[in-house]
Amino acid sequence: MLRYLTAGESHGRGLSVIVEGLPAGVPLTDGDINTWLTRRQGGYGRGGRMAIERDRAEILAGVRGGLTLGSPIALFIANRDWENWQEIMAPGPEARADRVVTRPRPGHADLAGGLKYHQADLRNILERASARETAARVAAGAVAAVLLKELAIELAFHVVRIGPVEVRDQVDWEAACRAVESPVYCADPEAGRAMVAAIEEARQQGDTLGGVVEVLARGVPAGLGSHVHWDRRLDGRLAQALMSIPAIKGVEIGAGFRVAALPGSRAHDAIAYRKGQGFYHPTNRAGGLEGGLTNGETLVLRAAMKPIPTLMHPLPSVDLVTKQPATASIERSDVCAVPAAAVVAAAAVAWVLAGAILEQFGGDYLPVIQERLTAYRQYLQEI
Ligand code: EPS
Repeated sequence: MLRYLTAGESHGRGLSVIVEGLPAGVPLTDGDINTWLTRRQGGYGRGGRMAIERDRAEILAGVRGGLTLGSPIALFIANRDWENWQEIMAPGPEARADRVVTRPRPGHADLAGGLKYHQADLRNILERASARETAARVAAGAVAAVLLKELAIELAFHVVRIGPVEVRDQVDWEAACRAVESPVYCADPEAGRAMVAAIEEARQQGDTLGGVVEVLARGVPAGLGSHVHWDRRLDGRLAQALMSIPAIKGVEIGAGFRVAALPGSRAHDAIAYRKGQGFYHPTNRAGGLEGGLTNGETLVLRAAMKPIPTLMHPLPSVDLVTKQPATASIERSDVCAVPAAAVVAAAAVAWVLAGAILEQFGGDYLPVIQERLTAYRQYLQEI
């Protein structure tokens, strides 16, 4: 079983990740992970924190001589901002009660978290609720993506909407791969420029913007996941992983919500067969998933992100101590983190796919898994 745990507060010493269940023999360097971390930090619309951080994963365990050992992989991403917070965030009783937060931000975990955990200082909630934690998730996803690449499964991600600006046409694989060159990871240069302008306008107004990201995965063989039980359905597992990303309020697979408006005759993908290739679908409204299983087509997954709830012109709230109306607290934040969310979403998809692959073709040594998957792919082609 592939699993990971993360620990770390936004302004604590750093983020820790333990990945367990990866086979031995996977070529892994910190560079593989750092490419992903740098992309997560990028994207137009990020705030002051990203100018401080240079996210780098240190491999503490589980890798020797550039190859995984099959033992747990321990990673650490230092918070450079810790230097400015160590007196406040110290684990010992000497921690200074400074920068106390008592005015919960609507849309954040502040209020519900404070009530649940009996915290009068909402910093004790926001430190872990912060999307800073996604750096750790991306590190775990990057490890999964390395395994997938060894199994000829590739990922691409791009931004399809920021605020009012939308990319209407379905973006093809090559364009999605090039999207990282755009300041907002958008595959359409014109829409990308309009997105930058929309973020700038929001910044000037002290506002924030959400959007929609898309992740594509190709090379995924038909038959990953299963129709036999609810918790084995891969569409459900992917949706959970995407929905658990902070600020995500909706997940779509393929034509998603749009398919609800179509008659059945135009909603599904016909089945075709070509000798030497096997079964395939000339269209892909299903987004590569039918009945909880992959169907051999490219996976197409979307996630909708709400605008970041920390507003420079804050919304009405109530002070936790006085119970009097007050405006929500202001924390330094981003104007738009949708491009970063695209990277996090790709990492989440990589993680779920790697887990499903290992369940089905698993072994303790990469070449054994490669052999099993090659044999299965051959069966799909020759049937
Ligand atoms: C983030 C770091 C945080 C925020 C952001 C994500 O840094 P700071 O709070 O020090 O500015 O910029 O957090 C949120 C969006 C949030 O909702 O808390 C990061 O590394 O991605």
